Amino acid sequence: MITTVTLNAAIDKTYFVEGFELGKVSRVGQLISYPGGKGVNVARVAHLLGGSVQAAGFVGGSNGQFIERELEKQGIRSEFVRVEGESRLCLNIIDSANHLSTELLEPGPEISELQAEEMKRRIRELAAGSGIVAMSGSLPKGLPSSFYAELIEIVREEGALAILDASGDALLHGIQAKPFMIKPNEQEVEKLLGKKLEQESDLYDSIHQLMREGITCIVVSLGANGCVAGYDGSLYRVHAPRIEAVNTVGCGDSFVAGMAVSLRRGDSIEDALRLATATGTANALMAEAGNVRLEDVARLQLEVDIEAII
Ligand code: TA6
Repeated sequence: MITTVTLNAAIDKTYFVEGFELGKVSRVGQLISYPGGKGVNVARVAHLLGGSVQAAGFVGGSNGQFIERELEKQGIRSEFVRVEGESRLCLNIIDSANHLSTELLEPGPEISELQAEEMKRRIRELAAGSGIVAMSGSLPKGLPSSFYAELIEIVREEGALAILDASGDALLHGIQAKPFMIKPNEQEVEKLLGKKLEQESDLYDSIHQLMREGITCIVVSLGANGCVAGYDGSLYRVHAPRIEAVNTVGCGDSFVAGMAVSLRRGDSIEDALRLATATGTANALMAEAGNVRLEDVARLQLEVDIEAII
C-alpha cells in the first residue's frame, strides 16, 4: 500500500486562455476542475500505474466534498481528516499562444492543534499498513514548519518509507527526521546545505553530502533536462525524452508516483528512475495536472537515458 499525504489539498482548476493579458477581460476556453494538491496528484498517478493507493490529508467544506467525491470516481480511497474551513482552489492559466502558464495558489484553511493531533494519529494508523508514505506540498496555516518531521518520525516508527516533496522551511525541518527520499530543486539544495551550486559537479558533491547525512534517495529535478539522483551512495544522471508540453503542472508529482510504485514493487533504482521520468514526462502531454496515459508512459520509458556517475 502507498499512502499519500496532502496537508493542503486543493481543487486544481486549469483554464486554457489564448493570449491571456493582465488587466483585461479574458474568456476561458477549455476548463478542467480536478481534485489536486501535490499528494492527491501522486495518489491518482500511482493508481493509474497500478499501485495500491490511499489518499490522506486535510479537506474541508464543499470543496473538500468535491475532492473526495471525484477521487472516489477515479477509484482512489480517501482517508482524509475533515476540517471546518474550505479546501482551497489552485488556478493554472495556460496561454498556449504565448507558451505561458500562470499559477494562483490559495492559502487553504487554518488547521487547529486538535486537528494536527488527529492527523498524527491517522498517519500512524495508515503507515502501519503501508510500505511507503509520500508527503507532498505546502503546509497549511496553523501547522508548524516541523510538522513533516513529526510525521516522518511516526512513519519510520511504523516501519514504512517516507517520501517528502516539500520546499522552504517545511523541507529544511523535514530532513531532520531523515526521510527515505526527498525531491528538492537546485535552489532548495543550495538552501539545505548553505552553499551555491556553480557547476553540475557541485550538485553531485551536495547529493553525496545529503546521502552521508542519512537521506537514502535524493532526486534533484533539472526540469525538461531530467534529473540528477543519488541512491544509497551512488549517483545517476537521468536524461528525459524531449516532448511538446501541453501542461507541465503535476510533472513532479507524477515523478514521485512513478518512484513510489516502482520502489514499492522492489524494482532497481535504475528501473524506478526510468519509470518515474517517463511518468513525469507523460504528465506534461496531458491537459489535466496529475494525469497520464499508460501508453505514453510505456513508450517514453524506452527513451529515458540513465548514466551512472562515477
Ligand atoms: O505540483 C502541482 C500542484 O499540485 C498543483 O496542482 C497545485 O495543487 C499546487 O501544486 C499546490 O502546490 P503546494 O506547494 O501549494 O502544495
